[in-house]
Amino acid sequence: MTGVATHCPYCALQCATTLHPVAKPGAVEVRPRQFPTNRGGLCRKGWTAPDVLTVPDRLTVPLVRNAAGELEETSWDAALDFVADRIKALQASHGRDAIAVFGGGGLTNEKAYALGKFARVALKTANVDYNGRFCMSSAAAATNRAFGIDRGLPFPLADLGGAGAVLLVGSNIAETMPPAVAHLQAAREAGGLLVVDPRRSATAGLTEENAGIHLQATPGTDLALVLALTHVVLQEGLADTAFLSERVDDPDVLIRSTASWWPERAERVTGVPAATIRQAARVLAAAAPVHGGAGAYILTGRGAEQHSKGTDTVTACINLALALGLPGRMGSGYGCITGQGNGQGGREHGQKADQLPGYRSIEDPAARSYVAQVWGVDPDELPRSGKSAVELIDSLGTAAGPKALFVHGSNLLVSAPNLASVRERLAALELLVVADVVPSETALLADVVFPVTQWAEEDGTMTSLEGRVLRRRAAVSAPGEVRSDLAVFAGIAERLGIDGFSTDPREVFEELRRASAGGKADYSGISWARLDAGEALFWPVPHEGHPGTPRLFADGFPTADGRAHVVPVDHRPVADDLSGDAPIYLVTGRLLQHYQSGAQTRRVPELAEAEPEVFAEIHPRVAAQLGIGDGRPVRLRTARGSMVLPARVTADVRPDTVFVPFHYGGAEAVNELTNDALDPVSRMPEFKACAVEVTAAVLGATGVPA
Ligand SMILES: Nc1nc2c(c(=O)[nH]1)N[C@H]1C(S)=C(S)[C@@H](COP(=O)(O)OP(=O)(O)OC[C@H]3O[C@@H](n4cnc5c(=O)[nH]c(N)nc54)[C@H](O)[C@@H]3O)O[C@H]1N2
Ligand SMILES: Nc1nc2c(c(=O)[nH]1)N[C@H]1C(S)=C(S)[C@@H](COP(=O)(O)OP(=O)(O)OC[C@H]3O[C@@H](n4cnc5c(=O)[nH]c(N)nc54)[C@H](O)[C@@H]3O)O[C@H]1N2
Ligand code: SF4
Ligand SMILES: [Mo]
Repeated sequence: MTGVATHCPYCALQCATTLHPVAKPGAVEVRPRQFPTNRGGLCRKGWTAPDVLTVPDRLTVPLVRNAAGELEETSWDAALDFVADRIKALQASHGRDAIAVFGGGGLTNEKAYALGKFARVALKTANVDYNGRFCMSSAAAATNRAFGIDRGLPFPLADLGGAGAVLLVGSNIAETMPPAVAHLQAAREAGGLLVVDPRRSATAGLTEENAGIHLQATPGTDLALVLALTHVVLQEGLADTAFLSERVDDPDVLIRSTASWWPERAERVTGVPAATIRQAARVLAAAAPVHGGAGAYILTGRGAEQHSKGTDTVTACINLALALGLPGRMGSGYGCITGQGNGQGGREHGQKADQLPGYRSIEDPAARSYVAQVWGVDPDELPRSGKSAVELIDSLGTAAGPKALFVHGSNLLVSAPNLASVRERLAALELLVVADVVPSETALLADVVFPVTQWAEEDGTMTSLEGRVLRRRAAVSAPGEVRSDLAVFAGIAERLGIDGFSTDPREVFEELRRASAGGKADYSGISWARLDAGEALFWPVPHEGHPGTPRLFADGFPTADGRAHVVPVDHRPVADDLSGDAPIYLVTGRLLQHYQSGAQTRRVPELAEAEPEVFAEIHPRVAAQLGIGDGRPVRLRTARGSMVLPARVTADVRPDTVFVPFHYGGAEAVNELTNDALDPVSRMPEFKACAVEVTAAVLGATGVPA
């Protein structure tokens, strides 16, 4: 029994699996498969992913809200007719931009490409963006301006295997990509694992063996910390001066922008002792190639990026990497750990407000005319840049804003910041259309729900955190009336009198190849046949005979002058900073057992039992001051909302910090409290830090857990 070779549905590590059909219709059994990223491992979510295929409340039939306000079963034709008629009417009275589309980084490349084309060609709207804006957009903005390109890891993950030091800034991979921890082994053994996190996360805990270093910084202060690390490298003569003069545009900017960040000053901002900052800088530098070390990596996760200064924080990390001469060197580098299953591919082919396929800019005249020709439309007909995710949500149902929204692959009502505002905006819409596999919190609010295929039921491609394109393969047929998202795009387009939308993913991929040809993320040399033959293809792959590009930057950076660009950055406080009323930082993030909004994993019995409800990690000193014990209810209140939830008393968090996972819906959703202040460059909202008031609560008070 060979099984069907595919990859896990969840995160960007894209662990390789084989699926084996079992007696129950639509169900499969999963087994891990040898692959460089997961080396035969799977996390608990991967092992239990098949449960989502057959959850009891799986969406299997299209639903339309009836006169009584209830979602009622209907046919695909009736649902598509209804939606198309509403779109025509809304566009006739309010113009083309009256319709908005919101995509997701979990969609296959084929679905993501078709979604972007659907928005621009069928709906002709500028209003399209996606949940990747909430994810790696700050790292994308920073790498684009420094290196001229954004590929999360510009090298294969397995390259980390030989490194002497790895600095993880705001990443908890021991919980968010457990099999990837294997790649840290050499650095751990060398005492070179350095983790910046306000919590002693599972990953930070790994530093306690072999003298790694946990830099337990105050939330929102990574920028100051990294400026100080760079200061030490430059002041102590640890920089790679040859690299700086040959491959960097302006080393003086690097020196000037970090000159005033001596470690004692950074200690006052970050709470990390100056001696620890010096020691961390020396450990990292010792592993750099210029000092004959085994190699050093700097990797960022959402803890560094999901801030109103996320782009600048990543820029500071890149500047540190440049000072040490890491980017473009074999066995060293800077990378962003992309999160969603197709978070990488999802940002390359046109779901983003300002992008066309192949990672092209929608404002670039040459890109417009090239893609317009592939799509068979007039370049002047293509919309311009639209609004970013939070700005798009903020505009829904307003006088000048969109009146209808399509959501494909996101559960906004749990995962977007400042949910009171999101709820208000969604309620102001005249039409909400949600395509999903389960009745997510957002789907339950929709006027029309389309039941769509998920991973094990579909063919397509995904692009992993390494920029490697992988085949997703169908192992079972989908239940009931379930169809691909591609059928929604084609069905609506057809009713609007637009052709050119295929429902065959292989045909869509062939078109994506043509549309991406000549772009930064060039897929034109990738075919399903090459992938099926087992070739490891990392983009760009500009023609069929090209072997792919596992390592970018070996011969230079794709900037105008071929050099990496130093952008000067400085520290600034979080947007909603501590005050007398709200003296503690609320930080949010992930648990091993749940994925994102939890729409999928809260439906898996094993995972739901392991982490059934939301909680707040609180330091014992704070708990004592409030007079509350472990498991007792606390109230968290921010400028945007309040919730009651059980305390998990633990010395793993800083005393000035409370941590809440964001995987839960309804009254358990921490995004009721989070801040939607945006990074000025990436438009990333500040999920990771805001001021919160913490008080003891009464059992059974509003909200959840009694
Ligand atoms: N189990 C699980 N795995 C996942 C996912 C999931 O939902 N669940 N989602 C996937 C996706 S889409 C993503 S984006 C990745 C995210 O992967 P990670 O980036 O590893 O995940 P997070 O838990 O969001 O954040 C990481 C850490 O940032 C810390 N942090 C909070 N504030 C700050 C700060 O100001 N500075 C620093 N340095 N650290 C801070 C948190 O304490 C947390 O431990 O995970 C992917 N894998
Ligand atoms: N407070 C706080 N909030 C956060 C974060 C945080 O760290 N803290 N992290 C942010 C990050 S990094 C991310 S990536 C977002 C993610 O948050 P969301 O955008 O909500 O992502 P998911 O929960 O993965 O939602 C995906 C939805 O699509 C459905 N789905 C799965 N496959 C398909 C498909 O092929 N087609 C369609 N149409 N639907 C499908 C799933 O069932 C699910 O309902 O959350 C962000 N929100
Ligand atoms: S680490 Fe990511 S890809 Fe691998 S099994 Fe877990 S969720 Fe799936
Ligand atoms: Mo993400």
